[in-house]
Amino acid sequence: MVLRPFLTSLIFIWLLAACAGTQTGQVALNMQEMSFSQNEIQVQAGQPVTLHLNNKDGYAHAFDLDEFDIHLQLAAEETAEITFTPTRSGTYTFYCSSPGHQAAGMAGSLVVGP
Ligand SMILES: [Cu+2]
Repeated sequence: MVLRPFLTSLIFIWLLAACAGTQTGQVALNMQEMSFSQNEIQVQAGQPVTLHLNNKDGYAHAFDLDEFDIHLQLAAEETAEITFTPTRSGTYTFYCSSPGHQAAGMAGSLVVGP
């Protein structure tokens, strides 16, 4: 059968696409050397978002998103996960509330699309 490997790879590609579709709500955010690995995160209103935070520094950081009442403290080398559903579209600032960190550049925008 010549057709079989072809069909198998088609199914495989379809599965990959399906997985990629469900991953849109997953966001990885590293904290390293006074910055976040992404300065802009794009999500959709009404869809759950899971943030995977990873503090790669040897000192504490925080993740704060005031509009959604999210305030996480991460000790040195700590990871954290939080899931929330943004209900309103708009652009919101996330930042690190450790003293001086936001001023040093630890901030970014959460863009919630309609
Ligand atoms: Cu920080």
